[in-house]
Amino acid sequence: MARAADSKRHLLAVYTGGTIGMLMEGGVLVPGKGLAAALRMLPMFHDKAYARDHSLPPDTLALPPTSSGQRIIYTVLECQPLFDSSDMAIPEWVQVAETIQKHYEQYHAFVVIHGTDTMAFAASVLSFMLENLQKPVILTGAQVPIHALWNDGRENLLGALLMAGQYIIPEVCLFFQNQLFRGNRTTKVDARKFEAFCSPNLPPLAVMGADVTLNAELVRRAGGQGPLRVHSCMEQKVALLRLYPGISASMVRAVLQPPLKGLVMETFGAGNGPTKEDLLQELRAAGERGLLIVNCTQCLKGTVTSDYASGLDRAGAGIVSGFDMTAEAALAKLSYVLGQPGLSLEDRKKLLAKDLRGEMTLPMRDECGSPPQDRTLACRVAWLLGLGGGQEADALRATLAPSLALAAAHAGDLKALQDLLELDGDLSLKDPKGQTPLHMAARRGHEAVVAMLLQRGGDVNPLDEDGHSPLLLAVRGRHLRVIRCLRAAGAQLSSQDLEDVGTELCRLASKADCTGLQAWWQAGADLTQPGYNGHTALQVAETAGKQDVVALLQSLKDNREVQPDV
Ligand code: ASN
Repeated sequence: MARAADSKRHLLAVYTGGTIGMLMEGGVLVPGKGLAAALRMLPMFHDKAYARDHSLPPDTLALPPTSSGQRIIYTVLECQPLFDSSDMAIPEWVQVAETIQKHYEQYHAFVVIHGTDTMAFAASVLSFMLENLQKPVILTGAQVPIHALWNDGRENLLGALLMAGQYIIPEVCLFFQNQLFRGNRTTKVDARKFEAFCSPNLPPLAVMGADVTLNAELVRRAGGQGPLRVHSCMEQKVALLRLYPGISASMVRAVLQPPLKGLVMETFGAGNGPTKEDLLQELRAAGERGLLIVNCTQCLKGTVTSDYASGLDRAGAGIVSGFDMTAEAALAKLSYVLGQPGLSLEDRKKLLAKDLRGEMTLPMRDECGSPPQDRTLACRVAWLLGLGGGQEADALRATLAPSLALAAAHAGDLKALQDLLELDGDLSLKDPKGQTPLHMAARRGHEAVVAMLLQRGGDVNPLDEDGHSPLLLAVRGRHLRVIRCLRAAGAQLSSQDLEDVGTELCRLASKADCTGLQAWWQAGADLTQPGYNGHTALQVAETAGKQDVVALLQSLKDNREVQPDV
């Protein structure tokens, strides 16, 4: 994120309505005209002498000079009609986007003054509509009208104007209570407090206090080189469905009916839902009809994973994971993807699965398959880091070597890791979650890397921030050979690792997961530990008639190792 160098910055403030300019009529708040006239009376929003000396037109205001002497001049464009944002939807946001496009060359940046109720939806939709955005577009509003003695509107609007005026942030953002968020990461979380918005899965791009703290590394770089493109063909036949315990198949069927084209399902926890066959059948039928379904979690924070059997991505209905997207962003993305002409269903799913506007955090790359050139790249970087001398080269090496070594361990790139460890032989290096190269390699089942790391010495049982050891990660990944290596080097499961092992063993037995059971056994777990209801894995397997599991458990009980087949 760069600071704008120009001494004068021209902004367009598109006033769409919202509480910020509302007036009391008959005891209720209604959208109010004449926001520019009200701002003109407030010295913090308008430098009358400057406007007079420079003959600014009546709809154009000038902020007093900023601390760096910059002058922010802004024109207020009042929409007709003005809206309570509860009445706004895609057609109104298309108009906002087209207004920005119409005036794009004339202004350095844009502020959209909007009601708060649907502001997170608006910011999400605008982020997808505006492609190749090179200039800031910042939405703001208020919980209390600017006309009230005690209000948040003045601070919010001034902050938005200052951020849009002083910085080059080529994104659709939302500014509220001193925080600048990526718009499509926000959600409204409070109906009354001034801190009405949060960005649960992405820190703010900037925070305004006595100084402005920028998270510059989070700001997206300006989109493609082409001119601004407005995607006004947004599909409106999309819906949101929040699952709740006991939701019936008929209820789901009612929602999935044509003409619906896309659905955001707000699921439980990490993307889970009921596994009732009749309900899943409805989802599958809708998927076969070509309905696009995105899976988002109801939880404010965190992401959809494929950890659970109840994960809806496993329903066989072609449901696409929304990872950590807000429901607002997912709905907007669906509208955008469905609005693109000439794409097949598969193309649309691929587009949905991509991070298009910084709206979601994709899982680490290796889970989607490592690109083959990775190996040479890591080796080359290791070689480059080894070149040259001097303080700068040392500093660069110290900064980059640990992260690259962790990445190489994760990717199973033995050669690159060896080269990197030559440069910086520190085996205790950790990532922000406390994971060492041994964790990385054990989790991914890279036996050769694990063996090399163990040979070099160092802690065989390091714990990451969640208290997980490499051995536990290898067990979870069912990497039998890695487990054997770690055990031979003295690694042990901790009492915390073994806390619920009985229940986990029963679960594996019920699923006939022989490798999983063997992994625990090889790691030293007692396979006779009962689960939460007092049953052992053997009893579970016998009751379920899983003969192969019974045979395995009996042979392991007799301490006969079964040769790993992985
Ligand atoms: N109902 C208002 C709106 O969204 C709420 C607000 O702006 N605080 O327009």
